[in-house]
Amino acid sequence: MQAALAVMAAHTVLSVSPFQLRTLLSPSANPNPLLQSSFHGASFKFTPKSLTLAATPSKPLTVVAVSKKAVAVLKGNSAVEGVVTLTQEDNGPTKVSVRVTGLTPGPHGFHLHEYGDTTNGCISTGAHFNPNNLTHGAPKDEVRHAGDLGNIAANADGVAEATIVDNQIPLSGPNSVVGRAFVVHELEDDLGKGGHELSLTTGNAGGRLACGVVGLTPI
Ligand SMILES: [Cu+2]
Ligand SMILES: [Zn+2]
Repeated sequence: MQAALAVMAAHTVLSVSPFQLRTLLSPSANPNPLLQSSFHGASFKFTPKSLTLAATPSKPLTVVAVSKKAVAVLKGNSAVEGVVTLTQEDNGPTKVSVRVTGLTPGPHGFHLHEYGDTTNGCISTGAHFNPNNLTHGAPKDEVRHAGDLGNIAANADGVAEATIVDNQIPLSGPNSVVGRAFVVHELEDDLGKGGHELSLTTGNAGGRLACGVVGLTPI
């Protein structure tokens, strides 16, 4: 332990003179009097700050570009189904490509929900992914759930295709959406502005038509 502390201290106090450093390296434990400091009265206290600094890696940073890709296959209890692919370069925005079929024409709420649990169908995917504990909103709002991706619009054939670019649904890190689930809804998401009692939690987007868990795929 003493040796380990001495090494940490040596990393911490890079600007001290060798003379000071010998003081730091516990002269009482050094049998060679020539290497001992004459400042026997001097003491050095490890403050929490110095220990934090000591823990900082001294290796040079290696920067490697990382591409991540994931997919979710949406299914439910109806004819609605779809595929969502997600790609992210380094820590940039996530690009989401959506294709859903079997919808009624018009807008449908489209969100990332908290859990990748479909044991009870899409209901068990929980609420909108909301790591910052905010209220429901539009994708461009400051105040929104991270999972609020707005609406996707189906054409007359019931097909909705969209490309969404968003900064709040990364594929790694503490707010990673891998293992969570996309849900496409029965109704239009009012983006928090409908004045309904559910507007600020779900956008009053109605039932869950189909859902799928996000899983990593080969690049
Ligand atoms: Cu939803
Ligand atoms: Zn929401």
